[in-house]
Amino acid sequence: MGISGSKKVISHGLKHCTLWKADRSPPCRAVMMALDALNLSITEVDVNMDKGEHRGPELAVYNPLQTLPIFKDRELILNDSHAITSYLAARYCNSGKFLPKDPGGRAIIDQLMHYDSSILYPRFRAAAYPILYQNCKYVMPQQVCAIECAYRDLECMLVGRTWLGGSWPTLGDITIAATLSTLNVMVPVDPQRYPRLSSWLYRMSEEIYYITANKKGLGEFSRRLGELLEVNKRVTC
Ligand SMILES: N[C@@H](CCC(=O)N[C@@H](CS)C(=O)NCC(=O)O)C(=O)O
Repeated sequence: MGISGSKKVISHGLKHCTLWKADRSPPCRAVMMALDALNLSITEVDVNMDKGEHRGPELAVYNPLQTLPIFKDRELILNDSHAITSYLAARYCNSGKFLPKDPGGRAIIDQLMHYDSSILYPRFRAAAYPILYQNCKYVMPQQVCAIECAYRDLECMLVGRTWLGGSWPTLGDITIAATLSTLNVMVPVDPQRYPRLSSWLYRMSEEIYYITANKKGLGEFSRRLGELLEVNKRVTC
């Protein structure tokens, strides 16, 4: 495990906060993007998942689930990316830009986060883990179908709107962008079938926090997958 390099942009430093993360992981990248979007700087510790460091005794104390990310703010320990990003915005950002303060606006963001947590991320995991950890050489057809179904959901959710959560990008967009950009590596979002979704992903990819906090880890994931995957065995739904 190692402390990551400090951010180039001057930001609001929270020395009492630590994030244990792996850049390859979508939920970790959601937290990293939220940190950059909120202009917050905390101690970031890289954890090598290939070496099983996330299951070691030091981190098991913080997270019985043995997953990343893990976040610590003094005595508070959180181990779910959605809870972490909401906490950071509610605790350290006054503006309500990324997490509205009014109950209705907030519920829309919660809804998007629940969609990610219960549908999108589990579909990523079901498709990626057999390749990453079980020597599977392709994205299994039933997982391709499940992912395409989610693309259809998101395409519908974007009818009449530019962003998923409101009139500008919010934590809901950030969370879904972390997972969706990763799914896009495994099952490309077809712009003919999903024009709104592919335009939304393009718009998200131009946001500064996506460039600073998502791009590198996404590239690492993509390279790792390329090493493991027999590209010509990819299937479509
Ligand atoms: N719902 C959790 C999911 C966390 C999660 O499953 N993280 C993966 C990395 S992408 C992990 O740590 N997996 C380790 C393992 O399953 O051994 C969140 O959003 O933080």
